[in-house]
Amino acid sequence: MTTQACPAVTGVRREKLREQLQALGFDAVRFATATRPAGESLRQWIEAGHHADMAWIERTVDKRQNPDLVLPGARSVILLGVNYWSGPEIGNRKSKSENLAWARYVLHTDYHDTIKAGLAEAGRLLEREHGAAATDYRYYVDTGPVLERGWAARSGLGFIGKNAILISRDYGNWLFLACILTRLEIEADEPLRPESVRANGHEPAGLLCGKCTRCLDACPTQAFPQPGVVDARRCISYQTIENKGVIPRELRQGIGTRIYGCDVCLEVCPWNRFAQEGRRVLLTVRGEIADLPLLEILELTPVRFAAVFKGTAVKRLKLSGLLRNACVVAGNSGDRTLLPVLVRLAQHELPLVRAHAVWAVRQIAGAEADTLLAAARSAETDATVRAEHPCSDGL
Ligand code: B12
Ligand code: SF4
Ligand code: SF4
Repeated sequence: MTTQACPAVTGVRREKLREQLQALGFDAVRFATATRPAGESLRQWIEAGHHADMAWIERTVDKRQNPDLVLPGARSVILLGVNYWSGPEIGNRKSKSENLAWARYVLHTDYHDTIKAGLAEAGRLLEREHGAAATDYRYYVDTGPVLERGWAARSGLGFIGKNAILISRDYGNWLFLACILTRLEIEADEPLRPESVRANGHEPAGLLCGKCTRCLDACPTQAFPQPGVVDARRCISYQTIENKGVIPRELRQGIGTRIYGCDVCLEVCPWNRFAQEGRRVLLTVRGEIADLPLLEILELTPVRFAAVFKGTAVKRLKLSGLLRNACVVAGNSGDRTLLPVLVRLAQHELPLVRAHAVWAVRQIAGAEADTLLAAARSAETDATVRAEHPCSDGL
């Protein structure tokens, strides 16, 4: 560990580091001391079952609560925010044939890849100019065992809203978060309300929300058991991205037009009046995805899926997951012109797709669905799909 000999990064040196990181494309740069925070909120969240099937969070609780288990000897956390606001039209714009909503964040080349390139550059900077050895830091964006929002709040990068999002006073709700754990000692920035941290161990969610409850009221599937806490089992983002199986029937109507992720609790937030168009140094916008008509998505072949979503996070969902989501959106659209393709998908090779296609046909066609689905039903052997059919035992 070469850092033993390194002086603490303070004063002018710290501000130079901040500027250098900003120049690499990170819009917000803050520093925190890597002491294990008080509180067991993550464990309580898991005990309540709010993590749904995300067993990978459960397996890494200890690490997530203690940076020293991730990087032994870690002294500081560098918090980095990347502004992904691209103006009101992206992600909100109507696709060519009907209304489809994509979470804004996914309308980019996969941010994990592009931000990681910036993090690698930041690491080289720490080595070249601040005396860190290659083993003195570890960086993550999203997928590491680090509570990124909590650390960002601790560093004063923003506050955690009642919508559980880290909200910035400069960029609103539209920041990707990344972090670097390091053995370098860097003078910490203050949280927004240091006295509140001292009193509670960490800042309570909704610190700068006042009486506002817009996000809690707007959630289409009532996914907030309390302010600042998301029950992933009810969250559209979880159901359309992380869940690899059947979407619970009682949530499907609430999904509405949202084909991938959900921005409702972010979009309604008044703090977005401070949102500003991103610099896009570490991001590449792929807004054309939002132009794909629903019919075209329902007709995607594996080859076309791979070509259209190359380099984006949608690829991880796989064609089967996207077809599942598209069937739910189609069912909610009431659009009868989609019936022929949905009836075809009711005989798709994968039960996951068949189940949601059957649901969609029933949503749109009502009593007529019985006739439209007769062939699919008589050929059906999968119990889950059978339960979706009219007159089945599962109804
Ligand atoms: C699992 C996960 C999800 C799950 C669960 C969401 C949730 N609210 O926990 C699902 C799939 C539902 C999801 C959805 C979304 N996600 Co998500 N998700 C994550 C992930 C991987 C882990 C979050 C986690 O640990 N949750 C468990 C809860 C209990 O922890 P928490 O939310 O951080 O809150 C606790 C701590 O912060 C702690 N705490 C408070 N103060 C302090 C202080 C300190 C020092 C510490 C250590 C802790 C601490 O108390 C809080 C309450 O218990 C993070 C990336 C990461 N590694 O952190 C991205 C992340 C939170 N997601 C992100 C995004 C963008 C989204 C979506 C907007 C995507 C979309 N458009 O569909 C939605 C928003 C849903 C919402 N309102 O939260 C961004 C959020 C950016 C931001 N500005 O806040 C992150 C940070 C990814 C990233 N790198 O940018 N997500
Ligand atoms: S992302 Fe959507 S479903 Fe999830 S908590 Fe926010 S508004 Fe509710
Ligand atoms: S919508 Fe209102 S309550 Fe929700 S996070 Fe924003 S300010 Fe807070």
